[in-house]
Amino acid sequence: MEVPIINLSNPNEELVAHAVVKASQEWGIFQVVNHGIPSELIQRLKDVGKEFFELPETEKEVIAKPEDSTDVEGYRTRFTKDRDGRDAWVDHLFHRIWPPSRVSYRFWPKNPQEYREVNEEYASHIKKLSEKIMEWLSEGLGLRREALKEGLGGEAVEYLMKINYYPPYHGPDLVVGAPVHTDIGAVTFLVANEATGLQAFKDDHWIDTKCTTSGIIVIIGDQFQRMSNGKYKSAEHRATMDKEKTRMSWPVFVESSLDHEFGPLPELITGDDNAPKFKPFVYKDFKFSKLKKLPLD
Ligand SMILES: O=C(O)CCC(=O)C(=O)O
Repeated sequence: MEVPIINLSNPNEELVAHAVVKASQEWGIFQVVNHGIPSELIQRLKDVGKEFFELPETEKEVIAKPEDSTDVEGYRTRFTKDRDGRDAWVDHLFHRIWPPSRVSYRFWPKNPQEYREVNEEYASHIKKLSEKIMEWLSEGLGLRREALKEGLGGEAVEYLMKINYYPPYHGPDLVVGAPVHTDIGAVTFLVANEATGLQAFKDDHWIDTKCTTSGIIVIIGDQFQRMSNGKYKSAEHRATMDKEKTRMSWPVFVESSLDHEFGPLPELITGDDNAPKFKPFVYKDFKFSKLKKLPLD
């Protein structure tokens, strides 16, 4: 069993759209290749992120998440325990990359200097790719191609960059740096360095995701599962730590703004067979309930 790989350069768009819809229904996670984002740009994104994480701690702390902040933006170094109580050490940085009105450059590294230019270029490419995928997913629900983007908030939809940095773990067993979870937002686009570690849970098995150097992993999140009334599946996944190599990953979370209300799209709730399977939520309340593990429906 392998996480599906979809070649977006196939000239038969109908086939590509069908593959994206099928993978989102059956897996909730897939890899796209030949997606139009230059591999050279993806490499530069990885290089500038790695350069930042290799700076001395004091330089990284300049953009630390403020102690009193209720938002996620900023650099954090975090010691955690996995589900079985084993140690895991994960450093990360969060900053929004879109829309411009929600970007706080104070949380973007100033060193290396090209960090900003590379991330801005990547943001415009990821937005384009994300909107294309949303169109196919909308049509896969039998709706207008704008339906999911509009239901998520239209031009106010936010793109949140995260960089994960998992140092090598030399212990005897598998250690989980990112414990099993589903993403809270709508959809995530992830690239990673050469160390493997991302695993998806399918049919009672953990499946390794082999992220190629220029491939992008697409992960359906809770918002799209709920907006599609369960037709698309938010994928359970986790990330393990490598024994020898430092692992890094760059997920971009696509989500609505905090005050936006979302739920099963009204166009899908027609007739007795299509009762809503999920409650509508204001996104900030949904995030809060999910993070606090409160009952949702
Ligand atoms: O590092 C990875 O591949 C997965 C990261 C992840 O799931 C997360 O940061 O939410």
